[in-house]
Formats: sequence, C-alpha cells, structure tokens
Amino acid sequence: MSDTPFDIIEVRAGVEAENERFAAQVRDITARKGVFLINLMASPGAGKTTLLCRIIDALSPTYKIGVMEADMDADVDSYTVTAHGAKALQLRTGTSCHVDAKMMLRGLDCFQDPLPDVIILENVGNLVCPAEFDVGADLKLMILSVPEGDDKPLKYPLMFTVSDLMVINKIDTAPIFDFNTEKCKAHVRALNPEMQVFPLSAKTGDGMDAFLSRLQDVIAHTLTEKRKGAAK
Ligand SMILES: Nc1nc2c(ncn2[C@@H]2O[C@H](COP(=O)(O)OP(=O)(O)OP(=O)(O)O)[C@@H](O)[C@H]2O)c(=O)[nH]1
Ligand SMILES: [Mg+2]
Repeated sequence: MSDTPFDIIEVRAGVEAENERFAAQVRDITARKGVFLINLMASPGAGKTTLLCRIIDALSPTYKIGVMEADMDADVDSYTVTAHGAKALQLRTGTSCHVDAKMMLRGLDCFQDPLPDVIILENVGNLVCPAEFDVGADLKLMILSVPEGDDKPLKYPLMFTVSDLMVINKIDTAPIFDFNTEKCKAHVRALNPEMQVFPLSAKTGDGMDAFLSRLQDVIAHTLTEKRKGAAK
C-alpha cells in the first residue's frame, strides 16, 4: 500500500532491465562471432576520434576494424575513420545523448558477415549518460583530457567507476593547464581501484606505446578465449 496520495512507478528500473536483456544479446553475438567490442566514452572534444585513428593504425595490420560513430547529427568522424581504413557505420542518435544496447544490436546487424574482429563504438561526447548504459562491450575505455581538469572524477564519478581502462589525453598541454596527474589518479583509484590509467598525447604520440601494448594484450587474450568457446 502506497503512503503517498498518488501511485509511483519505477520506470528507471524497467529501462535498465530492458537494456540488460539487449546487452546480453550483444555479448552472445560477439562471443559467437569472435568480435572484440570497445565502448569509447569521453566528453566532447576530449580526443576520441584522434585516439581512435591511432588505434586503427596500430591494430589494422592484425585485425579487421569496424567503427560505429555515434553522434546526435554530424558525420564528420565517420569520414575521418574511413580515411584511416576502418569500416565505418554512422549511428545517428538524434536527441539521445548516449548509445544503448538496443542501438548497438541494430548497429551490429548492419555489419556484413564476417564481422570485423574489433568493433569500436565512439559513443556520443558526454561524460554522464553513456556511463549509464551497458552496451555489451568487452572493454569500456574512457578518456579524460587535460584541459577538462583533474577534479572530474569527483564531479562525474559513474563514468570513472564503470570504465575498465582510462586514458588521460593531451598531456602535451599539461604545462598550460593546472592538471595534477597524480591527484587525478588518486581520485580515480578511490572510485575504481582496478582502473588502469594511461597518460598520453594522441597528438604527439607520447605515451601511446604503453597504452597500445596493453590494449593489444587484452584484445588478443579475449579473442583467443572467445574463439575457443565458439569452436566448442
Ligand atoms: N594538444 C592536443 N590536442 C589534441 C590531442 N588529441 C586530440 N586533440 C585535438 O582536440 C580536438 C578534438 O579532438 P577529437 O579527436 O575530434 O575529439 P573527440 O572527442 O572525437 O570530439 P567529438 O567527437 O566532437 O566529441 C582536435 O582539435 C584534436 O586535434 C592531444 O593529445 N593533444
Ligand atoms: Mg569524435
């Protein structure tokens, strides 16, 4: 019996449960088809597309790469990654500030068999909403860029809590901005002790090797396991 003079419906829980069901379907597809799926999340302008191009360049000798570019409207990033040799798919999210698992399923459906070995979703530029929606990815990769400030883990904790790997981008601008990398890492550790943090510059290439090496290890290990499972 409600103690309010009106009914309350927990719509949020229903949305989350529905999203989880679609995310499970995404995981099932990527497991059966041997795909490594990355959900790349960050604020607008943090350097997602710039880092993505570096990742494509590093991985494409080994893997077939697909990219899903999610933007409310613009398609400039799809042209950029296509020029780097990746198969791109534009996800127009309209007024939605994130990609959810149902949109991801529709996106996967648009890639022709055999699917790319690695599919990277460049999520909508936003440090809040994308963190709330599990899209069934194998790796949640987030970027915080130096000009945004080292206090962002305090202000947008969910993104830092749910991500697996974090890049601090634009370290070449550290002398200009008042960014304390150690302080930032400490804030992140308090939220997510497992998070691996890679300070780098996607522009100059500083710090890229350590990040790419870790990424390649994770992808190789996961794809080996998925392919073993799919062959059973
Ligand atoms: N100085 C510096 N600039 C960078 C770095 N990485 C990216 N940029 C610049 O930052 C700007 C935004 O980069 P993008 O890669 O387009 O960022 P994004 O996150 O994809 O942006 P949206 O898709 O619009 O949200 C561009 O002018 C890049 O050249 C970096 O490491 N250092
Ligand atoms: Mg971009």
